[in-house]
Amino acid sequence: MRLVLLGAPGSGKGTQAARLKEHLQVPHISTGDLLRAEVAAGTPLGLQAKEVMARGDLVSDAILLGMLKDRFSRDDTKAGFILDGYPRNLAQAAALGDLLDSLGQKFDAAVQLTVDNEQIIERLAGRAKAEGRADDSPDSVRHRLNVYDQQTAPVIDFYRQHGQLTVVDGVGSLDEVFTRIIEAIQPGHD
Ligand code: B4P
Repeated sequence: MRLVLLGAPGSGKGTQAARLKEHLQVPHISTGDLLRAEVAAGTPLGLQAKEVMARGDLVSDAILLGMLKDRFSRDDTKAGFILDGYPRNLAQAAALGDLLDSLGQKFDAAVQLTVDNEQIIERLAGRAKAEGRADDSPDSVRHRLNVYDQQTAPVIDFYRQHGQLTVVDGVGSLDEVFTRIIEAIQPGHD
């Protein structure tokens, strides 16, 4: 299974991807996690990304594509993947298409998790308290939602127009949302 998970910040992409990874037995590739690992390791790339992420802006397409190519060069992605956090703009959607073409792959589904902004703000405020992520501050969350509307929503429209989009209601318990995703991508399976 090759899955692309889409949705606003706080829509549950990372949360559900961790469960889907166990269920589908394919690697979870989170561009947010890859970037946070660079920041934590203090690499030059991490130093560049740190401020951009804290503000809630998108890190440069060139950095993201380099990281993604590197990750996809590993053998474990041949059998499938759950891509979480990429693509976040139309240029990234085109780059992902080119990358998969070059590997002779296509994704099976692009799943969008939908959650209203009020609930997103509540969830990320909860995570700010629990984990203290710099980009979960109220200012950064507001900005991330604007960036999402301006840059990522067109990606969703693009996949919808190409008949590649599956929309899943992301509101409910973690189990409920998980069951909806499985039903959407593997109808008839538990
Ligand atoms: P990400 O790491 O992708 O962060 P995110 O959008 O907040 O989603 P995440 O997956 O972590 O949260 P989730 O919804 O699971 O990106 C962080 C930053 O990295 C970006 O702002 C950007 O700067 C940079 N970046 C990443 N990818 C990039 C790209 N392609 N291009 C450029 N820059 C990029 O969970 C949120 C909270 O909700 C959690 O606390 C969770 O417990 C809770 N939750 C989840 N499901 C719930 C449910 N059903 N009910 C109640 N709470 C729930």
